[in-house]
Amino acid sequence: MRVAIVGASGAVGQEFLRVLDERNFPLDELLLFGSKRSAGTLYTFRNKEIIVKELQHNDDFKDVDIVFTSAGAGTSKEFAQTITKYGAVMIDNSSAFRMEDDIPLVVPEVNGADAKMRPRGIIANPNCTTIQMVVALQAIENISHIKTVHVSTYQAASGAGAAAMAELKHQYEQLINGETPTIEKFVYQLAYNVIPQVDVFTDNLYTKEEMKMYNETRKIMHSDVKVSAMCVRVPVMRAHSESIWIETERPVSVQEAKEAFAKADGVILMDEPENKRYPMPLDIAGKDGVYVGRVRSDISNPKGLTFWAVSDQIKKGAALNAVQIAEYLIKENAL
Ligand code: 11C
Repeated sequence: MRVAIVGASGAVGQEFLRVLDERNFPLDELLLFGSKRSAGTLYTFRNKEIIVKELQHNDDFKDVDIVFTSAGAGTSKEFAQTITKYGAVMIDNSSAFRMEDDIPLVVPEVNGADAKMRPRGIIANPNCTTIQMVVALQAIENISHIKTVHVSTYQAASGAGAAAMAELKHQYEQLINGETPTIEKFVYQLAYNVIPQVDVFTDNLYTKEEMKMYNETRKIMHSDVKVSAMCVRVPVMRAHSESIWIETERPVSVQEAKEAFAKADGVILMDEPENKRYPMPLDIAGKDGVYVGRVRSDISNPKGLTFWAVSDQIKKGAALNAVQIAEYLIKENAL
């Protein structure tokens, strides 16, 4: 098995190296690709040094089986043909192809089988905020159809990349030193602040990030669910949190919901209000699962439930989900 990572130097690219190793992913050779700028960088994987090659339009992907791409939508669009033309499966972390009809959009806990039908050899990895939400929603969908979702997100700096994480840290240092904070990766100063804008605005006054949560959720869950999202950037380093309110077809009790979460694939129930136990991004960073807590009946809606979900944005929200798609294909003999 030959595996490649495109965008190896980015926050998600680096996480791919860790996740592939941590999960003992069955590969014989790992190839790393990046921009002209990162070409030549050396990374160690399983005690072996691998040099990053510049991504180019050539035959570098000829004998490669799986290519994880995380170098932005523009690069994915430009290089999709080069990557897939000899049969490699491209698992793409960008937003480039997610809503195209002939490209499956996959979260293995929800719709793994969709990954088998990929006429263009491309499988899209959803947006991180959507991934963690659908893993939790599927637990409830299994017992009663979800009609509407209202969600407010608390998104970490990591969603904007490694440079954004460095910028947040630097802003705090600058402020402590009485300096004016540098603002390049965020719309405003994020340190000591929250910003109710992730990605750009669309015509209906929702942001693109918020519309991804509407459209991607429906595609992944094969559902007519309506999702109204408010996406907010918070000064947290690397795990996204979400407050979620759902309305189900029939009322679902707290007990039933907790049982459903406890046994759902990919969900870890952490809900002990009596012990002040619930998931928080500081504790969940670096972990694999989607952690759910604060489960309760919605006092404003007899068919409503509300809960809190936290997951590591770089892991389950990006690299881990993509690796799990590859693992699913290997298990199903469907590469
Ligand atoms: C963020 N969710 O937190 C975004 C990052 O469509 O893959 C991922 C954007 C995407 O900023």
